[in-house]
Amino acid sequence: MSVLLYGNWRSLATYRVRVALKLKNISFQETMIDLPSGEHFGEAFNSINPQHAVPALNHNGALITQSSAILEYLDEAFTETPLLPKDAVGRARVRALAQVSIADTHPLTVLRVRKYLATELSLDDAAQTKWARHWLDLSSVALEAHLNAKGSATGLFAHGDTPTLADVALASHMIGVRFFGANTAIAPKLCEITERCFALPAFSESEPTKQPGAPAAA
Ligand SMILES: N[C@@H](CCC(=O)N[C@@H](CS)C(=O)NCC(=O)O)C(=O)O
Repeated sequence: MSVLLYGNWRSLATYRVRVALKLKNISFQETMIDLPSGEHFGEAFNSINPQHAVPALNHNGALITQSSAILEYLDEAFTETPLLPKDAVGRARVRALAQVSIADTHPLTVLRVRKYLATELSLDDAAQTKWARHWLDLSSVALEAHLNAKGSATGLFAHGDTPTLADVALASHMIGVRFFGANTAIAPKLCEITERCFALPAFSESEPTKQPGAPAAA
């Protein structure tokens, strides 16, 4: 059995997949794709993901892209340590929480969007940061409301007392929040739950700054 992950140290989408692989105890090898130099637009990576984005997963020759699809695939193909609840309503809630970050927020802050803001719309670093913070804050507020909703299934983690795909996504959201210096004070429950995540080896070992290629800490 071989599981190959194509990722990048800084990529939040790759982070999500790395965490799920570790939570599920799946051994894997990661190849780092150098995004700043544009390696993802090269011929070799084009045959892996013609969308020119990481992550991509190769499981025994099957290529899967998009972190959401990869996470769902891993949960189906490797049934130990399920990351989705047993009940349909619970699964819908976990997926909905995850999509706030994966579908609605993270895409607004990826490299190609920031490049477009800089080159086509002439937004400087400060304006780009303002952009990222705005969207991150909006999602933090929404997530906080979901997590605190009366009668919700929020427990020690986003859904119940063990990590699910929602926590994987929330942790990646929080790393983005910290990276761009967005507001953490508006989401105390989100902070509490993600701190609990970061205390687990699967989440902490996967952190961008701990990956090969990351700049050494000052
Ligand atoms: N929705 C995709 C996002 C993939 C994505 O945009 N990945 C970023 C890194 S987090 C990337 O490869 N960026 C390269 C670029 O924007 O040029 C997913 O969740 O997998």
